[in-house]
Amino acid sequence: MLQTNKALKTDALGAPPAVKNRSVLDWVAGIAGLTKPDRIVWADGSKEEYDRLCDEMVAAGTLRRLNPAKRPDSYLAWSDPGDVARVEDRTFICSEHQSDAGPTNHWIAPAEMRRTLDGLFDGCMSGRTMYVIPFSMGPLGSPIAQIGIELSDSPYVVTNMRLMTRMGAAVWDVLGTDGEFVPCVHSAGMPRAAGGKDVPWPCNKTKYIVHFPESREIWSFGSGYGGNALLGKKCFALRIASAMGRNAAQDDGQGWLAEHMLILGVTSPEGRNYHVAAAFPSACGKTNFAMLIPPKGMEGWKVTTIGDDIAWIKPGKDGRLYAINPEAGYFGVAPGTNDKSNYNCMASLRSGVIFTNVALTDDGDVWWEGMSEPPAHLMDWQGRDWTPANGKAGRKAAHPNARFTVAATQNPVIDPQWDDPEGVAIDAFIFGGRRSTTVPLVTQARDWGEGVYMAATMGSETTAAAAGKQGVVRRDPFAMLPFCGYNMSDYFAHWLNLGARMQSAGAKLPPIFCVNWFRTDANGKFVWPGFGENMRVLKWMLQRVDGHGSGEEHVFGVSPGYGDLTWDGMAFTESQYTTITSIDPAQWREEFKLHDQLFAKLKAGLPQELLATRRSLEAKLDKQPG
Ligand code: SAT
Ligand code: MN
Repeated sequence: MLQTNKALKTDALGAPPAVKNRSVLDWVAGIAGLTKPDRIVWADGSKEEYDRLCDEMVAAGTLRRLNPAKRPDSYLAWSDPGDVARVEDRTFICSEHQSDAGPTNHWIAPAEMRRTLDGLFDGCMSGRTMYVIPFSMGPLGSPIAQIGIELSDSPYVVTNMRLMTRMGAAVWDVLGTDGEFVPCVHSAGMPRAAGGKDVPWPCNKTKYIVHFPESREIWSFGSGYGGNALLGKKCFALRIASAMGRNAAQDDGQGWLAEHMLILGVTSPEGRNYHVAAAFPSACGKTNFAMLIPPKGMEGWKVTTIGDDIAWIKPGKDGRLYAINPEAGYFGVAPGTNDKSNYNCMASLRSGVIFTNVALTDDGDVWWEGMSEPPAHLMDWQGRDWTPANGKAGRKAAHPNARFTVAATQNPVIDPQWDDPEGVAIDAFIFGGRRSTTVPLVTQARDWGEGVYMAATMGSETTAAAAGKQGVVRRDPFAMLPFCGYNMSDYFAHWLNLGARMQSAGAKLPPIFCVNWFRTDANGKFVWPGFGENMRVLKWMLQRVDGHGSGEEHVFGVSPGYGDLTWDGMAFTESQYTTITSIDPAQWREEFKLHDQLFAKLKAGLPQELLATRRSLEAKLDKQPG
């Protein structure tokens, strides 16, 4: 047993010879000294290692092997019922100055947080194995990629990280003797007494998800679930990376962007290839859009996936913006997914999947609400018997945030360039929220500044609104509210500065579009069918990219008239179209008041340019009748 409070001697770590980086060895020794694991295992990322860990977790009751005839090479995990989602209120950005975290983040002074973490992590891995998990966010060696190393006492994390990132021994070669990495420390926070019985899902009631943006460290305690534990995802690829991209601007005047965006490829019937990056808050169909199947009447168009959740975007030498998907897998919400809503997603899940908190069928397969007609009997996500009668009484078989983890390579419409170290050149940005009123189907901003304004003021209605009441609009700038690792006003300024700088160097920036698939009619029903039909809107945007799509200018930008969209294969009347595209000046006056509330909250450091855009849009509105 390793029993010392001091850093271990690095030659006692059992590091493979490929690990030649002194700071890695010193850091691993220091964390092992603090957390006192029984043993250290250096993950190599091989399939043998993955299979062995899965076998161990099956034996421990953490995983259940699914019926290989139905769902080959797949497993089901049921978490502790108290550990089922990201914990935003336990997520902290610990910059030296509170103003650098800004009013939208929880902040605790770094010194104070370090004292808390020292106490929590002292001995927290005793009785367990500490895994050293090297990973690359982005293709190994890509100029846009970054390396992280996660130390975790959870084998579930090791196996999920293998599906979600480029994880394993090859990272040591890229890191070399003095490469930089983001250190990520994770513990479920449940030391195991010697010889004592373990629980299937270790976790702790006390949870901390902590980021130090200045020293680029991540510390996570108490949860084994999703973004709390797979630290490459929201913690690194968004919170730490957004701060890295902004800080890089201090060095090169420009910096880069880490965004909560899917990236898709579109090929036209003529064979022209486009790339689009799109940001939506949760519950707006992001995965569906990333795997869209063009509808009847638009045969010949093809959509391919580069990423479903996160984009890292850097200006290239040619004045274009290049994007990579830093991830290598999908950690998606299962409920609601079916062959009709997302055929390609279902096809991605046929084998090689780790499911978490879905239901188990009697023949050893998985089920969730919205997949199909419910079977006559299931085990629900808490391991209890479940029948459709329980469902009718409101008890869900799968947890609403139940997930699948699967390698991106399983996606039948993966883009051939998804792994290209250079990334893909972005032709357009899309921002969308869920709004039953006010915001039209699609609008193109007249310029970068107006686009940034649209994205900054983006909002989404909460879906759990009380019956009969319209959802409350939560502002979610750039869909980054829980993911921006620094002050949101500084983030807006970074977007504006990056655009201005590229433009003054002669670049033509991608146009910015704002979409809303969710307008409702007088009876509260969605008017736009969404899903594959969104291809019609996408086609119009790409025509605009090429400079030949016609549209109508209005107060907020340019939108297609009814005749500007392709309606082949779809029955949609002009009056239906008007329902989802009309602009009601009275509603917009109310909307501006909500923008003002956001700006008041973000007052410190808010770019004046946004306020000027706000005034100019309102002046245009005032000239409108009504
Ligand atoms: O749990 S994650 O943060 O990985 C996913 C999500 O909340 O969108
Ligand atoms: Mn997301």
